[in-house]
Amino acid sequence: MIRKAFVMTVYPDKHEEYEKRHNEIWPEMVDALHHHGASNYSIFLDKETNQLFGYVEIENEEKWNKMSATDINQKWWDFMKPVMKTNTDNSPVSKSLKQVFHMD
Ligand code: RM4
Repeated sequence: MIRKAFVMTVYPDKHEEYEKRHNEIWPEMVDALHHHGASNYSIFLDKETNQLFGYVEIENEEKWNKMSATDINQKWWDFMKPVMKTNTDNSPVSKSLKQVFHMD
């Protein structure tokens, strides 16, 4: 299992909408995430900086890398584009973080 952590940005006036959309995440999106080896996925918001901290556990990079090209993921990114900072391909602007500590 590989732990991934990353930072994204939500627009300041879209905090509630971002949370609402995740409370109502499409079951097909959850299925696709599981199918691509993802589990224990959390996203936390820093309300002061608009930063989103994501944490997800994946089985392996190869499986995970195939997720973004799926129709459901592309649709989700299109849907999320108005509420978060995105790249030209509609993917969220995301910065990977380096793990510096872990304990079980
Ligand atoms: C986030 C962002 C990520 C996606 C999660 C479920 O807002 O769109 O790419 O993995 O939702």
